[in-house]
Amino acid sequence: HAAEANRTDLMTITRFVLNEQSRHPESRGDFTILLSNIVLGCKFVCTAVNKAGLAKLIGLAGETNVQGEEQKKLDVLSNDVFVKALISSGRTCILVSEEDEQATFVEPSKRGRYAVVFDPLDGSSNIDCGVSIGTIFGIYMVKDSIEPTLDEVLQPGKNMVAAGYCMYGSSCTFVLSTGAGVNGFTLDPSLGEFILTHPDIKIPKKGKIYSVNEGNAKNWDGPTAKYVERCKFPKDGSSPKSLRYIGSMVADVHRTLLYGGIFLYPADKKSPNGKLRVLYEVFPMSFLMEQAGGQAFTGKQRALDLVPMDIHERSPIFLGSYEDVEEVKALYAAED
Ligand code: AHM
Ligand code: MG
Repeated sequence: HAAEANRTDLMTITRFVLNEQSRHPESRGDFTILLSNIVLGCKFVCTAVNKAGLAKLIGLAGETNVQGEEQKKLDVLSNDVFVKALISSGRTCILVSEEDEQATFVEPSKRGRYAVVFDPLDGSSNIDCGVSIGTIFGIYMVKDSIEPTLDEVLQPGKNMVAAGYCMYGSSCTFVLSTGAGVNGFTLDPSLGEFILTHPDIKIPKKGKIYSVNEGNAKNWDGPTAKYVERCKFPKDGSSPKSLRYIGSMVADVHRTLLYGGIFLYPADKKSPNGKLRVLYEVFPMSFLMEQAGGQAFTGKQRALDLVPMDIHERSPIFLGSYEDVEEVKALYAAED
């Protein structure tokens, strides 16, 4: 494997974004700097997640470890990591994190042109059993970086300039769209670099997998119940779909993106707006799905058209392969 060991002609994520930037001569490199800080945050969190099982040796979260330092819970630590990485980029002016009730307005001397919405560690209930978790983010360019207001982030998802996620799974995978397709990168731990491994991801037009928490079925509305029934008992003589549900959005969406099919977190009687958050869960994943040739629908409209009124607002979501989401849309249209 001598040849492989010497491979330095790889497309790293930095090289990739610099290449994209050179296609926009007006670009000042701000986005590249912002993104490299996000990537740094992901590498940091990846290392922390990989060591989560060893945490017992050095002290449990909330307790003091042998060095006398307080151990932070991984989701709190991840939030700190991204907030610091984003502010120190000097390219952000508003941050919205799932972990913080209020938006953060960056101090004037460190302000830049971007607003970043993110879930620093999604699926954190899965940490203790070693299941894949991830970071999700979306990026808006603001109109006014001198006196920014919350309106800059209460924007429909279609106004995002970029979105992506990092999955801390059997390998660490970074998936990104800057509005010109979707590309996937895998962390090479020996280099500490994300390498382009999944160029120009396109989701299959139709898939064989559905992904939903079926334990909520008794509270579903008619179209959702009907759709899932059809996945199991197709009317056109085709084979039933397989069910895969991890309960970690990044992992469930990542599989949907690569293998095709549909991921849904619908409304139910108990949660009329579903569970997932518009700004930093629904929008970034919907952006990626559309960029990969799929669709994302809320049960009422195209997900990316939604105008959020609150930074932590929730919405039902159906996303994935174009034809599978089309079927859901038809069932909701037939209802009214
Ligand atoms: P979290 O932000 O509290 O981690 O919750 C979000 C997670 C998603 O990753 C996942 O899709 C969903 O919750 C699973 O919810 P449920 O356990 O209700 O199926
Ligand atoms: Mg979350």
